[in-house]
Amino acid sequence: MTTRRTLLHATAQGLTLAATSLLGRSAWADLPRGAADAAALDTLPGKKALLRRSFRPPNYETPPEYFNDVITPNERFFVRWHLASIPQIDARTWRLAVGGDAATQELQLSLDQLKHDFEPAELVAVCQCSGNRRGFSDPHVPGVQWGAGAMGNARWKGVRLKDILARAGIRKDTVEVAFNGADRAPLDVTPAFVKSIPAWKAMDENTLVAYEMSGAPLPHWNGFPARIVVPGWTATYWMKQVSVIRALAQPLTSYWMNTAYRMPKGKFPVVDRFVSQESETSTPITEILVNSLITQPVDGARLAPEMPVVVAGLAWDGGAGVRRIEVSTDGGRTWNTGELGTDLGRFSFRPWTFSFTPGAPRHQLIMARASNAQGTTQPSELIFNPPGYHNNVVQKIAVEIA
Ligand SMILES: Nc1nc2c(c(=O)[nH]1)N[C@H]1C(S)=C(S)[C@@H](COP(=O)(O)O)O[C@H]1N2
Ligand SMILES: [Mo]
Repeated sequence: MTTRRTLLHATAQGLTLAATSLLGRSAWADLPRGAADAAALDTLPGKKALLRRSFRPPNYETPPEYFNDVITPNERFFVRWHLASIPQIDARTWRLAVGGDAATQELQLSLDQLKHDFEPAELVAVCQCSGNRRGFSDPHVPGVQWGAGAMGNARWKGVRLKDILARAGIRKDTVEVAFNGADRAPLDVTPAFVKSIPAWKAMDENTLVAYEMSGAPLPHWNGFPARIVVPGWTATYWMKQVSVIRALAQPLTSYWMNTAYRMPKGKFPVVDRFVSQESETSTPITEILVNSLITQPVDGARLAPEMPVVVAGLAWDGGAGVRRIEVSTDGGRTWNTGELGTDLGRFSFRPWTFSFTPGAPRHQLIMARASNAQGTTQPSELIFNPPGYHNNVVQKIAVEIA
């Protein structure tokens, strides 16, 4: 005999199966996507609505429609903090302390000095959380269940970190440059968020202390009055509300370097190395992997048969430069080269388009894959790792031709 309970169960399963086959089976329509999709729109003071992943500390992601712009609007730029005590900074009294055991001078810089005593520098760069798309990981992994919006692209203006370090008399034996911000853990159980980068990356002319974001002061939640910008590298190094910069003759010891934000060596096709923090088996995360996002059409869209469609999206990488975008409209059997749009610099999102005309009514999968100047291409299978970093697996958009 069939009980009411098993009937309900069977019906629910039947519905799930029906819904799945209706849209075709997108890789992102699997169970873990439920976690990534379960977010409410919410507005932090001074921002417009974002997808809330957690409230304390604040972790909010950019809703997908804002990636139709190559520059992500400041008020929609994602927000990620590890610690829950985030002070309001008074720009008049804020000071940036620069020193360290590998510097010959101690500096206390005001915001005015940063703006007027140094040559300004400007560039467009993607700020992407190491855990962007973690919520799509299959199998599921713990951590903030980000969808595809823990990233943004902005025009950063500030001072080259190397110019500030030169004024502090940085010595040749500097191994790393470390940063601290003004945020604190409410209880002392969470280690202070302190990060470092190798001396060579700190001295790179593209690494900035930025006080402007796309023509405006940094929003409070994105690090007002100044943050570190490490173009090409994942955002964990982009210290917000930066208050201390130290040149170190020894590798930094910090939970956030020695334990978190690490991955097995050789697992990912990264080129940049962070030798002073490498162990025999693991390395800190470094540059962003080549990746792309389809912004048009959206998953589940209905397209008219025999009517031309423009597939559009973004591609980016760790600064080698995007060289190619390929699009498949048949679930990955055949690939065609799309067209790359405006180049705002090698650290920026690169827009792309691809035009095609759908045939007869059916369900169809649209996929995109980017390649960069190093010859690296997005993988067709997720490179699984327990912290859920570097998710750049080829995305699948299910559309219905009807
Ligand atoms: N002071 C401070 N800076 C920080 C963090 C933080 O927790 N505290 N998180 C880092 C991480 S992991 C990310 S992904 C980016 C997020 O930058 P956003 O909030 O401007 O998007 O900030 C980085 N800088
Ligand atoms: Mo992050």
